[in-house]
Amino acid sequence: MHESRVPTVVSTSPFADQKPGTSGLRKPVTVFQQPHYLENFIQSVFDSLPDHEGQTLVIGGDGRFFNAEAIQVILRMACANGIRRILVGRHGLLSTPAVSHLIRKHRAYGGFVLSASHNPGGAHGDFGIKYNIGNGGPAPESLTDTIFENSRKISRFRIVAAPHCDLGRIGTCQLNNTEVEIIDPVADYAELMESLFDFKAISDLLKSPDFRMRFDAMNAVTGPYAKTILEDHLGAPKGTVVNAVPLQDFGGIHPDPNPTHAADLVAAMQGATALDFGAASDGDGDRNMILGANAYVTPSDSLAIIAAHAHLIPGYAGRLTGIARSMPTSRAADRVAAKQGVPCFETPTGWKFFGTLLDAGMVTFCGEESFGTGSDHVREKDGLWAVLYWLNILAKTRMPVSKILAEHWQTYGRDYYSRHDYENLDIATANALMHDLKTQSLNGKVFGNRTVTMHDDFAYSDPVSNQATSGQGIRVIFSDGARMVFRLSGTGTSGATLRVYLERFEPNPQAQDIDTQDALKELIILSREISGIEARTGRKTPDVIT
Ligand code: G16
Repeated sequence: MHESRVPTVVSTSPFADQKPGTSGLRKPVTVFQQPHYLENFIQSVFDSLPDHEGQTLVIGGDGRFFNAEAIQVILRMACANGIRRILVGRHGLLSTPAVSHLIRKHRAYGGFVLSASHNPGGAHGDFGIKYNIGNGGPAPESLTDTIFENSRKISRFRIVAAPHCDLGRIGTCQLNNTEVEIIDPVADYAELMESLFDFKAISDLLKSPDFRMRFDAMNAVTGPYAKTILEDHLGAPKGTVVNAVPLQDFGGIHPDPNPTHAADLVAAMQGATALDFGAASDGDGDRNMILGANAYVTPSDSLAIIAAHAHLIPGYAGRLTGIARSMPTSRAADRVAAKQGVPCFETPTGWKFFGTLLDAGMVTFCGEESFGTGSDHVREKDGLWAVLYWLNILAKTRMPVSKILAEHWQTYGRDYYSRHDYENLDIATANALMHDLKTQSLNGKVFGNRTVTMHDDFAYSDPVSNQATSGQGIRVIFSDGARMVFRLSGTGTSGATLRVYLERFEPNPQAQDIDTQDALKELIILSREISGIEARTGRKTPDVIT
């Protein structure tokens, strides 16, 4: 037990760049290491939270460089700001969905997730902080706006001087009146998963000699979760989970579960010796990628297939109330919702926009094209949850992933879908491109055999809170339902990233087996023409295609 210390009030001056983006504040580590940078942001959060004194918080992160150091600062600041109890994952580790679950389970006031998600880590990588509210989900825009306002006028922060808590030892550490509990990061989450899925059926599948799978934790936080659940609890062969130890720099890789950054896994899923099932997760464990033997499941299709199979999954059978997807996500889920007679909501990009719908019981499943799927079990997207859900589908149907996909498309039609990213663009050039895309007149224009039927900048009014949000992406929709969407990313930390989302619907089962880039060829060419990407940026091809 540490001796009591008196809170100190430290004078500071504002930083101009502490506006949270799509998912919290993300910056290079070197920015966070500036004196007072972290403290200013954390104090701005406390200054934005009414009645936080005497409350409980949850704190954890993805283990990246600066994680443990930042946690020690936040603990001392939480203590100085009157927080009574803090739950911290051992070694400072907690996946984003695990934080969400712990907040809900312990009825905590909120929590801090320390992560820059899929962005690279290490001393020269990125760091990030997200604040989650009492429902377990990301702070809504009204709160992040207040945090930003406070960060612009901050003049002091509160902190206690105290020795470090030992984050490596399960137990408690007392900071003045604040009790810090170091907990097993995996146990509660594993129990939640067991309550949702048919572990017996999944275990039988995983132990079957005909089934071979790999889960790539990408040297990030999901490693300990996947090892415990897949190997220890469900009996998958040792070695099923690879890159399972969270490293401060993720071993130098980009912990983003997509075909570009999880190329080794993708290779193992191809050819005659392909594994039956492959999956990967990102830095903080909220994203997922699902693969079968010679089959890639787009995140948009994954959401639709998850919803269509709810009747097979113990935690979801008979209780599908609705589905929500972010606007740039394909409309595959809408088709499932229509068939099941439930609503499908289209929200702006960012998991924070799903929170009100989930809280109101209006949706059961949510998903985004950016490798995010989840349900009302927590208020974040959940990578390992999606993997277990797919394993449960496979265990019940005993069909290969490719057949599940093919049957789904035969029933609902196929939404060919791809996202093209142009990274690290000059910010002024990217803004000008978006401005011109928005203001040019496209309605009624004919391109080949397609006519533009809608051209707008997506705006949203939350059906529960009525909060309005605008400027969420330029949509160009054609007479045949094909669509292209242009957005600037809100999660990058260097330059601007232009995302171009392309899709078209193919109802004919005979034409559902074309390579995606070929199927979208005309739209791809058109998207480059309309936006003038090459002329403006000199880029002929995207940096990442998903
Ligand atoms: C975050 C958000 C997601 C969003 C994604 C991409 O994911 O939580 O809702 O879809 O970023 O956002 P953008 O297109 O603005 O870069 P994560 O996994 O990075 O927290």
